Amino acid sequence: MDRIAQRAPRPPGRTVAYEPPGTAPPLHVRAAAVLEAGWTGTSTVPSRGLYPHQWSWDSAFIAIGLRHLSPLRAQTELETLLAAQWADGRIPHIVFNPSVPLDAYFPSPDFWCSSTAERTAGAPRTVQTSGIVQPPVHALAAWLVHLADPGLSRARGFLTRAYPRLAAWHDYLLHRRDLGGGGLVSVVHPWEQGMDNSPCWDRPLSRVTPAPARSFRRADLDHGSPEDRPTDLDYGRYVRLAADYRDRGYADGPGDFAVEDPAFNALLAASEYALDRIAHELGVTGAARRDRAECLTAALVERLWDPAAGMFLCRDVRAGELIPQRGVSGLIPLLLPALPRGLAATLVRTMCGPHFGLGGTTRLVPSYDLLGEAFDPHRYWRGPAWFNTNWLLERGLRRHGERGRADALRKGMLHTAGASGFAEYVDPYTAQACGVTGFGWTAALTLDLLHDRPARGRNGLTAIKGEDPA
Ligand code: 9WN
Repeated sequence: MDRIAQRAPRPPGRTVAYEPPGTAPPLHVRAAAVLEAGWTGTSTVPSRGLYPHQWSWDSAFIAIGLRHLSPLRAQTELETLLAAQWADGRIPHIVFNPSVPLDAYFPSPDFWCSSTAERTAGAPRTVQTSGIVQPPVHALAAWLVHLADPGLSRARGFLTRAYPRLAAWHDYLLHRRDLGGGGLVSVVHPWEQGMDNSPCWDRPLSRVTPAPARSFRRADLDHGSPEDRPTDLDYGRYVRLAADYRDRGYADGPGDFAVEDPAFNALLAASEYALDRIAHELGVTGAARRDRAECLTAALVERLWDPAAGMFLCRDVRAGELIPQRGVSGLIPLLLPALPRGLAATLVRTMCGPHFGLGGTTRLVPSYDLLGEAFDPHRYWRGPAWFNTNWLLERGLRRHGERGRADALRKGMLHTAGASGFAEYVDPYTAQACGVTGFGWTAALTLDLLHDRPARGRNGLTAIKGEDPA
């Protein structure tokens, strides 16, 4: 399942068949097998080899797919993550599995030393975690999981228990991470934003002195091809930033890296809409979550919209300027219902224009500008197409009435997911698999696309009512 993609050159425009046509089980059966293989009993690993623990935003995406197989497992997936929440409200980006050897993944629990932050930031005692965060997709996931089986959810008190934790998580981000003072959340490490090696980080990262290569051992290169993974220089910078944050006791405030990112903030806004739905379901009044979602949308437009680029850009908070790089992150606010109509139309044009090529040179939206100097079709977040970002864009297209484009993107994703063996990411031109195969969120989001879009696959399952939290 977790094998390294074949690197032999292939003719452009051709995909790699995962199993011989005609003999392979149906797509949903293969996707379910990936999730089954990654299930630990309480959560799902993104990949048994490369990522053998629980990751925060992976779990949210995985729960969104898992709900179609087992609403109980999907609830458990999120509950396991929420149980690792810190007292200050942060949800850590990794929850470590104590039965996995320390050298299986770097940075391991002994690097993060989360328990030493128990007094300062309220890290949990019972479980070891990292100290940074990942994008807040969780409330959106919790709402979608609830809808898959409201009876079970109510009987188990799923939302009743999740709501205060999700609200504290959002409050942490809005109150402790508004480092730019303009109503948007800043990430303090590229791993927090989740698109870790994007060229958008090159400029702010250049201010960070890398940790010496000999001071750590990269476990990722045991599983991934070096051409698909970040360079040692970038890794040294990631390590330095994380170590500095740890050495400050995970206190939020001035550090070398602080960036306002469009996708992170758009996902927070989308999750605020979901939290509003959850509050209504539970009869909680006065939560004003919808207002927060709308304020976040307005702040995104005010601080990150770049009319010349026709999309949102990242803001380097330390330098006080927008970062002139087009990453897929800058298209993700298309998810938001309160986005001014003209901006939504511009985003769609940018997505389908020469920089991202959707429907022309590409079938899936690449992670970075096809015309950018740093573009690399294989290297981790510097060009390849990922399934989670495309899933978000598919929803965004539907939300803004672009049904034809959304259907075509959905079809492209389903084809590519199956043909690539549920790859972690793919070359945006050839759909060649990169990173690992049998990747958790690729399989989970495939299941989701098979289930609730109008043009459904052969399994004939019906759409879930009230899917759209906005
Ligand atoms: C660091 C687990 C994670 C994803 C990230 C992706 C990658 C980790 C790594 O894998 O990051 O968090 O070791 O490279 O960039 O988005 O959550 O799948």
